[in-house]
Amino acid sequence: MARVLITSALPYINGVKHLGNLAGSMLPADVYARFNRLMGHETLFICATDEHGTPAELAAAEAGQSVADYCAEQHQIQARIAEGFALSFDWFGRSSSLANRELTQHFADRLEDAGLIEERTSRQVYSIDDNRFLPDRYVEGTCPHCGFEKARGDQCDNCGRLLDPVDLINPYSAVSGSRRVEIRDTQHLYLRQSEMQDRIRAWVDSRSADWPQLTSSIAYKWLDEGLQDRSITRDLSWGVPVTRKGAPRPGFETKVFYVWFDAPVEYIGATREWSEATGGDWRRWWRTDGGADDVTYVEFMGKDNVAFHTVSFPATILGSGEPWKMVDKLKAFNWLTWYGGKFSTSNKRGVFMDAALELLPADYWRWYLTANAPEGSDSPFTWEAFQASINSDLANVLGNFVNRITKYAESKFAGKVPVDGEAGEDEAWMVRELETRLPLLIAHYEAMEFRKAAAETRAIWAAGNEYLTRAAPWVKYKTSVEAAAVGTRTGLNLAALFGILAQPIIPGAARTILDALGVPEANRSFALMRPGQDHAGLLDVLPRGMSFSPPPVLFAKIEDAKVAEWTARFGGG
Ligand code: B3M
Ligand code: ZN
Repeated sequence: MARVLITSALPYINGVKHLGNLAGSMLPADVYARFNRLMGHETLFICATDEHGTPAELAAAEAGQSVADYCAEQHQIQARIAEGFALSFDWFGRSSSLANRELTQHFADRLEDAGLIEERTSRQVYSIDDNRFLPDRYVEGTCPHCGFEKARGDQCDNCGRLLDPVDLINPYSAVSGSRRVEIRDTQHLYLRQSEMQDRIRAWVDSRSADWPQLTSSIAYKWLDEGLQDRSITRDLSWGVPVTRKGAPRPGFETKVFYVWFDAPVEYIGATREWSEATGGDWRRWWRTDGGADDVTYVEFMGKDNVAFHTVSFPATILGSGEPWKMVDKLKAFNWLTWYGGKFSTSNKRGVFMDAALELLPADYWRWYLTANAPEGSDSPFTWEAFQASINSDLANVLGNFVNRITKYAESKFAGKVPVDGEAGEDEAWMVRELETRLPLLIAHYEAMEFRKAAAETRAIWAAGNEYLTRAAPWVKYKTSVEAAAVGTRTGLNLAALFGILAQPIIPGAARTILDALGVPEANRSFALMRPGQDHAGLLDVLPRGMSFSPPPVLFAKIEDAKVAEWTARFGGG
């Protein structure tokens, strides 16, 4: 039995996330976690809200709340929505936790002991009217690269470049709008990444063979450009206080660690929160001197987060000189777009996670976003493609199959798994289909190729439909009840198998099918799908003669009128 640690990029706290955030980290991480559990691997799936930094403070100010209250409330909201989407986190933590504070301060101490942190004087934008420094998003102005007039201090939303706030042209305060700003000197801690260049490159070289192209190309781009030392503190009050060996650090009383310094540490922090709450042992997952040697650690994230996970966080870990578990596989995603453009709250473009659940149950979204995962390139969400995929894949190919065969068995075989007759030609054809397709499906999941995994799942459902067309129990019934019994029994077993295979992507419908067919929990694993297993046995798993009741209709078709209504409400077209 393997041990797999899975983390999803931590959703930022400043409001409900849109479908793109779901599709590019939390959902595929969940599908992969569910798959690993079904394979019988010991799996720990960790996520948390990322709660520090200027966007949290700005959002709290806009909501008229203290940052602490705002974060506590938004964490609850995101946790509830995550549950609604059936995201099976073993722990959904908070980067503002005590565990993360202690770990972050610990890493900073270790890095400083190793000579990798240095106090430097830096130039910062200071607002005279606000009476404070303006880090990152607290200052806006014109992008020096593309001329966009509302560039944020840390990044330009128009050209995507990372910025230093002091480089903005015509800067103004995002707090008050005041243009009375000036550049002043202040002290900050710098992590000497330039010193660590060779160690990080050596580590990337040792891992990148296991990374998809998107991941390694980003890592090498940063390494090839040469790593810059980066400031890891900010002039803010909400965040991890800057300490030195447990005591406040002189001159840093009004500063905290930069959000990107503490956020990845929260993967470990959240695991510690999990151990404290459940009695688990976080060291078994994170310390190679504590049993984590045999753990495979897999990270999921959008492409904009890759540099932080292939360079910055590894710099923190490697620089500590301690035996921490480091990432083995890193699955990165392109963007899910809204009709080729950006999701935008202010322009009412795109669906956010809370609204999505009001329209339809989680499975509909989970299916579409997995089958159309932005893996190889950006991929658009459109209502038309969503409707087509749901109506065909879920309502027709899966839903109708299950509905038709269970209803037929109910009416012709008294709601029992037929007992008589033995497998023949048609069943042998179906077994051959499974023999080719099941190993492919497993391989796609293992390779974290989620589009292919969904496509193969669908192909197996489609083969089941083809089988029923060949076996045609409703035709055979007129001449041989026994022949019809074989087709019906096989069809019911296929429905159960389809339910098992559907579990990683559409866990809700999968459960409905498996419960209706009385498949015990113990028989729902992927153990039988492994290469070399007896695939013929899969078609005769349900106890013959067992009574069952057909499940309710699994998926409703999406009507054109709905598409028109949703397009008007959320944009599109
Ligand atoms: N919170 C993602 C974002 O908001 C960021 C991920 C942190 S992962 C440690 O873009
Ligand atoms: Zn720009």
